[in-house]
Amino acid sequence: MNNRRHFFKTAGASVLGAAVVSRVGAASLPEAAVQTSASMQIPPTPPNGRPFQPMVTLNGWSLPWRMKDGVKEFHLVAEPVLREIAPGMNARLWGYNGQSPGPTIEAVEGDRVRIFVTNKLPEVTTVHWHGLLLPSGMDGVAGLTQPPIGVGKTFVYEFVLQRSGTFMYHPHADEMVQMAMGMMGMFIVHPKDPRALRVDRDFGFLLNAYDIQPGSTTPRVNTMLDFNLWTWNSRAFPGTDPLVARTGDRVRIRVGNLTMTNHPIHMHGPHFEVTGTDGGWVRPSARWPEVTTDIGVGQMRCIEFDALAGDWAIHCHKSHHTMNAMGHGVPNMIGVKQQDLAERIARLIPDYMPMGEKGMHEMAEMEMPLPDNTLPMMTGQGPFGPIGMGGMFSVVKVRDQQAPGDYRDPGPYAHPPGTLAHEYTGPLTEAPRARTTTPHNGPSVQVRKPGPQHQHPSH
Ligand SMILES: [Cu+2]
Repeated sequence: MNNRRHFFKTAGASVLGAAVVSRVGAASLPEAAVQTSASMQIPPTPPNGRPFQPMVTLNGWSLPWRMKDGVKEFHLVAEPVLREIAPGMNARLWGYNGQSPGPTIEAVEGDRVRIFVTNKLPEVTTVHWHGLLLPSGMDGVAGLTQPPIGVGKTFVYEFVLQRSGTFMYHPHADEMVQMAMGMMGMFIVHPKDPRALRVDRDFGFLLNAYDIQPGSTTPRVNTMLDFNLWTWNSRAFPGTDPLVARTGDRVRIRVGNLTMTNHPIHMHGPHFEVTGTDGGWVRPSARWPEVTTDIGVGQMRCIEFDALAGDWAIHCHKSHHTMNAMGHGVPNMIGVKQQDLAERIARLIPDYMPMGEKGMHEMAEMEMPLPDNTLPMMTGQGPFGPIGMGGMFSVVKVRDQQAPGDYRDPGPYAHPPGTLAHEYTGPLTEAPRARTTTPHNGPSVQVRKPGPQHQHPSH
């Protein structure tokens, strides 16, 4: 009897014990911080671990960690999120910890990191640590190096950071869908010596793209090239933050490309050097000056420059990538008198949008009715009028008086006297103009119709 009672007592205790253990188990996961804002969050000075100078993620944030027995522990939660692409437009994406892209993970060369990944997506996922040197079994390729992380499951990745540099993370499970839905983030490994490769301001963002039809909120995931939203960290101008610096600051911008095409990133103003690639830092003797650097698919480039005062545009040089949602079936109507034609066509085809008679600039000045949750094709106001840009565009704003560590938008640049383009008001003479109509006795053009001899031989 005593034994029996004792048995029940023990059983009860063991049940209780199990409950306690499981609660302890839950508490042993690091807290998964969630971000609700799409604006730039300046990371704090590292509260523990090896010291480093944090990177500032454009329209993003860095993931807090905890130290446990000398290991830096992070908790990523893969989940559906609502991301503001720019004021007036939200997208239903997949991301991590409340945002897309996910938070930037920052650590130091030599750190051992343990990253818990909880899957709250409706399908399996993994995380691949793009560019990091790690054991094969931590590489995150579903099927090849690990079973996929099931719905509702948590996996643990653990490795030592061997080299400093700029890396990325993204799924390697159903990646066409998951990356088209916005699943990606940056992974920064800082040098062990915080004085090495020191800059005054360190910015970073990922190039990404979405196909979200006007009036809808969820990306089409089968699109390969014809995206209509070209974004930096899932933000389109004027939703992109300015990159703010003080005159003379050494500035680094790290850019990773997880779209399906290359992006020549062009910065006005100071010349820069490419100081880092996917494989690490470029030796000073191997750097060369640039004003545009092409970033291939899956690649990363760090650029550095000495800041000069002014408002300097920074953008992708593919001109369609500085436009927001637009139909590519827009006919070229330059020089065509349209008068009330557009209005009459619009009665038949409600969303008919002709290209302007004089180009598209006039469209930037028009208030056009748009479907809900749709950005104008080009938008954003500058001190001199509309900025005919959207998409992959921002402004490097450099000011003499910007305080160190202050990233707030200083407003438009006050151009020193004599340094601003202005209208010429002196005497006018008639300037010669190039002839644009076909002359009667002009050069004749021979048109050769394709005949059988021009056809490709059939095989
Ligand atoms: Cu581009």
